[in-house]
Order: sequence, then structure tokens, then C-alpha cells
Amino acid sequence: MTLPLRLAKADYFPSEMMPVAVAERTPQPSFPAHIHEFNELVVVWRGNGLHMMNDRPWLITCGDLFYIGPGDCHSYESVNDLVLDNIIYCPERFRLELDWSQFLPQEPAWRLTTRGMALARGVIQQLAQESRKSDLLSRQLTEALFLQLVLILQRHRYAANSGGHLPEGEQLDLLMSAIQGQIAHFDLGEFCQQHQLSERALKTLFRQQTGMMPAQYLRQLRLCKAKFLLRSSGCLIGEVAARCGFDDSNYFSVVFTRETGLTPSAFRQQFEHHAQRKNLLLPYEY
Ligand code: RM4
Ligand code: NI
Repeated sequence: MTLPLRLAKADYFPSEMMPVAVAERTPQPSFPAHIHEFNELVVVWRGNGLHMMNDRPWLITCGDLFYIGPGDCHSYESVNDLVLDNIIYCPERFRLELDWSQFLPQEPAWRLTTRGMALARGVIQQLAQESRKSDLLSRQLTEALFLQLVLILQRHRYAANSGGHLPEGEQLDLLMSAIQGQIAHFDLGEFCQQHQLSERALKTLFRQQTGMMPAQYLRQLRLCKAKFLLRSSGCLIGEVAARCGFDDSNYFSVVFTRETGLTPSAFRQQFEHHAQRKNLLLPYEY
């Protein structure tokens, strides 16, 4: 068996004092098995390819994130418009007295959320610029930016193979957009099952962040939509109820009246005085 290549620091860092460098691969060509004298963080921006790491294959694409140590052997095969950044670093060159291992997980393979990618991209761009310079301040700034990057990755990454539990902030985004996208049919139990989330934990998180329970939020959204339809369309009450997710229009009237103090028709009548706009086109598909 042939020994893998061993990439040397001297070939990849512009100076010996720089602890971090960014090796942009636009694209990443196929690259034979190798180990490094340094550590490597890989963020995949685009395309796809087969990443072999310590004999394990990973089909990689946009949003994949790898933490590679000096002893890890990896290669890229069957690449297809693969674009990635290698953030390479030498821990022994850091000057900040930090326990860096605390920011770097044992598991090598992760996924980054879309938001995490956007945040990481900005910091990596700055890092690429600063790490090319050679003055003392740039060296310090490089180290600080690297710290910022590993913290961002820590916050926005999720395990690639463990059912994909999303980070907290992202769970909420996902839930909000699912609720808003299916006001009439949203089902929290189904949603949690589909995304392998704990319903209880998600409810708690939702309440902490919004001051409401998801069901309450959904009911308010439905009532908002109902008010909008009553006011701006000629839909029959039953139709309004159905479009807002109430199967039973009597039940809809009860909830509507309890929440607004007016029955749906009384609510509608308020506006009929002002304008005879029964069959107005909706300004957008609500
Ligand atoms: C290569 C490839 C390797 C990386 C070097 C710095 O193109 O991405 O994984 O170690 O660059
Ligand atoms: Ni490498």
C-alpha cells in the first residue's frame, strides 16, 4: 500500500507566524488521499462529490461541514462543480489562552443551517483577507476571527447522521414557516414526527420566544385570515371557515365571537357601511 501524501505547513501558510489560512477551492478538483501537518475545517458551499475520510465515504454537498485533524486521511473523488473552503490552522500558533479543544467536536461530520452558512461566509471572507497580511494586528485579528468562526459553527451546526436535530433557533424558523405555509391544515404532532423533534421541547421553546403556545398562535393566525376574508371578500361564512381551517362553521362562529366579541356576520357588516366591496379581488392569495 502506498503511503498517503502528507501536506506540509510550509506549502500552505504564507508565513510561520500566521495561525490560520483560508484555502478557497472554486472548484475543488479531485484530490488524492492525504494527511496534513495542520488541522482543517471544510465548509462546502456548492456542488457535490464523494468525500472519503478514514475509509468512510460521505456524499457531500452544500452545507456540509467537516472538522479534520492532522491524523485524518481524506480524499475527494467524483467531484461535480464542488466548491468548498478549507480553513486550515495550527493550534500551536495561537496566542489566546483558550481551551480550543472545547470548540472543536469529536465528531468530524456535521451540517450547517442556511443561516449558519450565511454567517460563516462573512467571517471566512474577512479571515481570508486578514490571514494574507503579515503585520501583528492582522495576526491577532486572524485569531479572533477564527474564534468567531468556530463559535458560529458551534451554534449553527447539527449532526449529519443522528436524525438531523436542528439547532434551537432554526427549529423555530422551521416551525413558523410551516405554520404560516399551512394555516388551514397545520398539525404540530405530524410536524414534530416529520422533523424528529420533541413536541414538548418545541412547545416550551415556542412559548419562551413568542409568549404564546403554538396552538394559540395558529388560532390567532386563522382568525386574522378570517377577518381579512370577511372584510375583503364576498365569501360565504362557511367558505371563510373552511379556508381558515375550521371544518365546522358553527364552531368557527363560536370561536370567532369569543375572540372578537362579534359574530362573523356582524363583523362583516361593520365594513359594509363604508363600502360596497363585496366581490373585491383579494390583493394576494392569503
Ligand atoms: C486541497 C484539498 C485538501 C486540503 C488542501 C489544503 O485542495 O482540499 O483537502 O487539505 O487543499
Ligand atoms: Ni485535506
